[in-house]
Amino acid sequence: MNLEDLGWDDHFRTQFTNQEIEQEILPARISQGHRGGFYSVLCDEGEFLAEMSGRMQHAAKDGGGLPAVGDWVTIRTYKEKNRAIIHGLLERKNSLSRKGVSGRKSEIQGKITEQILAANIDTCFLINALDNDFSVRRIERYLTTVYNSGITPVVILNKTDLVPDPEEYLDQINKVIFGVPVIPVCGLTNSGIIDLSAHIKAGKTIVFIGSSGVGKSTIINRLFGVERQRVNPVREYDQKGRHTTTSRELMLLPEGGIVIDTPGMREFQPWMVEEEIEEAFNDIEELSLNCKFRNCTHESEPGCAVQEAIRAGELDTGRYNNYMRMKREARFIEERTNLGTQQTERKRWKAITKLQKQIKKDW
Ligand SMILES: Nc1nc2c(ncn2[C@@H]2O[C@H](COP(=O)(O)OP(=O)(O)OP(=O)(O)O)[C@@H](O)[C@H]2O)c(=O)[nH]1
Ligand SMILES: [Mg+2]
Ligand SMILES: [Zn+2]
Repeated sequence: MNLEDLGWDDHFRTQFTNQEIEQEILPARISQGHRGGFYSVLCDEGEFLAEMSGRMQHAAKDGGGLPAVGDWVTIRTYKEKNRAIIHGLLERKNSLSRKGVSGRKSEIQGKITEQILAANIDTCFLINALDNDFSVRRIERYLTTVYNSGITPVVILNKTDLVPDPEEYLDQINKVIFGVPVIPVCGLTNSGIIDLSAHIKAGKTIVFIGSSGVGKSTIINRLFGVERQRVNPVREYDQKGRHTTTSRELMLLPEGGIVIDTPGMREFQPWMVEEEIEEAFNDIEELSLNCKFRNCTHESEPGCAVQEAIRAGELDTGRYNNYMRMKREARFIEERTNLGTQQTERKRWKAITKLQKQIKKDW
């Protein structure tokens, strides 16, 4: 396995020191997280089952954060056992996060956690199925989050065999999003898979996101040409998936390119700060400059330019509702965490950098 094929580049190379090379520390990429603090990692010596060093575990408890699938770490290998110890976490290029899965329970206790779905991503395939799953509004919400994470989105419309006219869906999407590639495919017949492959490149990482049952693992199997991932039929009565894929996994395609399969989510709740949403919906923000009141909430105030634009047919109601919903969610998250995404990220890196310096000193 070659490191460049795994996504290793200058961003990570510059963080890796000569001292580490002398100490026989190797860079490796997290391919899967397992129960009990174990990780599968890939490096130029192959695949290892790894655990964090005691120091790293300690730092993680202090807010340093855990490695996520897609992260680059530094390891020392114990080849005879195919085991490795993770000594450091390299700074991420980006990450795709959502509100913690334990959301409901922790919301009651007033605590929300950021869950990192995957790290160091180049492209996100947003997989949608042309059955009950299809929702332009959901695609729009996902896109906003993906863009704000600094990741290139590609919208995939799967199961084109289930509808008489897939073009109709393309039109619906093209009305609300601009400049994002939308690719219709069929996981059963392989139709469109070549167009999708055009977005896969050696050394670049693609994460597959979408509801359970939309066909993420099916498409990955097509790319491998073998049944690499388990798939299951959707429930007949409501076309909902059965949560077949249960953990995120990073895989190297035989023809080059890195894919991450993820378990289907009910809804991907974005982890964003309000300003990021304002940027994504800058048309609405611009309108609001003409509102009579500076602190207008654009709901029922007199002289609201946003409401005026809706009445005049200049602003789509769906887009407005989406904006309001995302802002509500962001405000909710911010109130509960008292920190924006950037601050959280900065705090985490501070803790990690501090720890890594300490480790190097101790050597
Ligand atoms: N009709 C039709 N069915 C498809 C297509 N692609 C996938 N399927 C079926 O959809 C079902 C679900 O596919 P999976 O690949 O398991 O879906 P998934 O997105 O990985 O689901 P989770 O792992 O639960 O998140 C399987 O029965 C597939 O055979 C398609 O293009 N057309
Ligand atoms: Mg799956
Ligand atoms: Zn207003």
